[in-house]
Amino acid sequence: MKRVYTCFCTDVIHEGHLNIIHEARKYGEVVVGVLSDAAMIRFNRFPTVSFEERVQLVKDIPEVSNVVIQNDVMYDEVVAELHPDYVIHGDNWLHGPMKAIRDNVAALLEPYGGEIIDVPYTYNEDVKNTDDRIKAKLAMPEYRRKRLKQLISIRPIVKAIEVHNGITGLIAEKTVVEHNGELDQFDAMWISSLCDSTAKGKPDIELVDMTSRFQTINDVTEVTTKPIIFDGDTGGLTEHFVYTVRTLEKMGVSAIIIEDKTGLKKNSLFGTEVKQTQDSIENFSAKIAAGKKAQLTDDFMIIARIESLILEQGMEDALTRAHAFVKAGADGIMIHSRKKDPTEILEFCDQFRAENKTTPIVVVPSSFNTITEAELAEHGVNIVIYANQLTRSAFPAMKKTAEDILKYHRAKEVDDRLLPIKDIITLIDEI
Ligand code: SPV
Ligand code: MG
Repeated sequence: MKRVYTCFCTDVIHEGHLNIIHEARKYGEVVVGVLSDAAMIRFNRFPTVSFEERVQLVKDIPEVSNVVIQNDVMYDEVVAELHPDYVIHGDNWLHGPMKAIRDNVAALLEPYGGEIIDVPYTYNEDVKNTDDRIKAKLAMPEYRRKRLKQLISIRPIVKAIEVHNGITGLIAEKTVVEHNGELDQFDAMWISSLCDSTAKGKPDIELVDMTSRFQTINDVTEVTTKPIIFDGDTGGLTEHFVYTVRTLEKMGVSAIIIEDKTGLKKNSLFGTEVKQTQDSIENFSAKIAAGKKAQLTDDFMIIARIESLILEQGMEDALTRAHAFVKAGADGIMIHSRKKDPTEILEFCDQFRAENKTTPIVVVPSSFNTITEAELAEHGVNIVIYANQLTRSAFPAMKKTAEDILKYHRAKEVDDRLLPIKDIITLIDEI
């Protein structure tokens, strides 16, 4: 009896999966791998049912002989163990980032004469509805809100990218890349005060009010499923902050980051070039404690951002504040720096971790951008935020297009760099 292997990365068994199993059975005994949570999250959506339930779904299919765990998106481990005569998959892996998986399988089967079977991918009304329903469920506040904590416990480092409207939300949601044989995507979204303000042509000084910031969140949540980290600036008055916490929780936001500054807030990347005042440990701790008291769910996180390095107050001050803010109830610490060299950030992380092994650390490597995610993770960082790169890349592109249309008195010269009309209309999902 020949052995046929396929891997499932799904929460629901639909016609498409049954068709694959049915085809597979024609070639021999069918072994199905169920992709682990960690591997699934890496390139697909977050599971809506547990790993054990996903295994059970597959076990319940009568034509399946055996179910195994597949711990990696790539097939090296399972092929070495099972030596399948055939690997069968929907032909959707012939194109796009998933082609890297097919290439991996082809290279593994080739030495011993194993074969790939590509079956036509089933995409009918039923499959589309199933897909829509899972996405809609993932987007619900009660599911989305807790996902940041879940990701922190599963991912070596959680990667968030800045979004400030529906379209940037879609980029964060849908971008999956293959590079050096690995697939990757962003885990979460950052609603930056800088970029939210910039998109409205306003300075980043807490001028754009909370009602408007909430509308941005609403625009993003309408079209995405990934968890949201909200840049709450200073958090405002403690009396106002408690309301903000409740509203964000209700909207399904996972975390707010507030910075220990007071008075007229300016963007941290100005550093000491402008007047900025750091809040006292006592006041800021009271704000955190009030927010924690107002919070209704266990899912939501209040993360304290420390500006001591930005304001050149020294490492000791940063560490003292970090421990004090954790004591006040902070669920995470963001440490910021505007130095190009990441040394002070790493020193902070090492010293903080020497005393505190668990509280998540967040960093925003806009200035110290040579450091890799793996290096940050080695120093105990849990969340990395790419805080403004989408806005900064879009702006020069739009400016150049505007200049060139003015220069040539027509749009033909800019056409080569534009997203084709067909792509822009298919970018937006229809229900
Ligand atoms: C933001 O993105 O608005 C931030 C990060 O607060 S920074 O601009 O680096 O201060
Ligand atoms: Mg900000």
